[in-house]
Amino acid sequence: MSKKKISEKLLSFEKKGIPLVILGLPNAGKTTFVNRILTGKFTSPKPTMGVQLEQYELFDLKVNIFDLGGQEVFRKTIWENYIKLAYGIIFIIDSSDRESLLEAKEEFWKSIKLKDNGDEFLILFLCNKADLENSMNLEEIINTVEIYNLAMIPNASFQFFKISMQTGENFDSVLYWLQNQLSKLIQKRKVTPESFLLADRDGLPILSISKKKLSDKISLYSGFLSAIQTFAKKTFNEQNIIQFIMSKDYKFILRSSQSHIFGLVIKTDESHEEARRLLDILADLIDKTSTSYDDIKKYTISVLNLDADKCVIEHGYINQ
Ligand SMILES: Nc1nc2c(ncn2[C@@H]2O[C@H](COP(=O)(O)OP(=O)(O)OP(=O)(O)O)[C@@H](O)[C@H]2O)c(=O)[nH]1
Ligand SMILES: [Mg+2]
Repeated sequence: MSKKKISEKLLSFEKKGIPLVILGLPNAGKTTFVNRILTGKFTSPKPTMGVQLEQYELFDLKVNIFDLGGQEVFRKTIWENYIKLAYGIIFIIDSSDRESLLEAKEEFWKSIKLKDNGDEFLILFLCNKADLENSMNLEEIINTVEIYNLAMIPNASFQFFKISMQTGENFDSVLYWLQNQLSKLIQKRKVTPESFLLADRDGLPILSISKKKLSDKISLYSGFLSAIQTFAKKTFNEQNIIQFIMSKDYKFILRSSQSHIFGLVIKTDESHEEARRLLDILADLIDKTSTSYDDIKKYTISVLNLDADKCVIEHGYINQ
């Protein structure tokens, strides 16, 4: 592959931003919010059918915004997957819709429970349509939804705002909060992998890149390898399966793709969601092109942010 092509490919992974999900009942103003971020204008969109992905640069951060349809059929089917993938939830309610407030409350807490898996995450609760005369005041909404209970979730950073997409009330404060919190979150979620291993679909190692020579760390190496082989058997030919395994000192993240098995070892206190995101990016890059060892090495070192001079690269069957 030419140098130019490689750099083009590398650019594509940089486009993958931090995933945020926008939730709320139908007509809350979710798509209007996203449109305002993208265009600065107030709009009147049609109901969202399923999911709409928008990429946006919030100051210097790349963000992937998943705008989900609020109808019950989508809440029951697609919400869960996106909630689990997201680093933060933006929950929007229509402050003028008193009748639906309890339903919104129920959906909100259901979503928080799905998200709360130990990793740090963000919650932004937006009481929209403050411009409407019959809109409820912030205190009433906060008390009914019992937002203060979020304080009991130690790994969540949260905030709430009264906003109007029509007048733009508090819109800048919301973006400022998001940008600030996302920068902090990315620092907290940073992973410095101990080891990366690429295997074929049978679980046989093709390449490993590690902080220390993997074959010198016998117990880590054999544990990692047997986890990959068991995973290869279990997933057979199924793609995009993810498995997380905890050991005493490490977390193993395994991912299958069309032609490879990817494995990453991180420390127990590091974010497995960030590790998963990195493996998703790598799988995308490596699977879509016929790649040489050299390309794979470049992609991996770059995506995992490894120090090329300090890591040990071993090819093929690694001798114990
Ligand atoms: N008055 C007023 N209307 C708003 C505001 N925000 C959104 N709307 C209107 O509310 C309606 C619904 O907005 P959407 O953004 O489509 O709602 P949604 O939450 O994306 O709805 P679904 O996609 O069906 O889940 C549109 O007509 C918007 O123009 C606001 O702050 N004030
Ligand atoms: Mg919508």
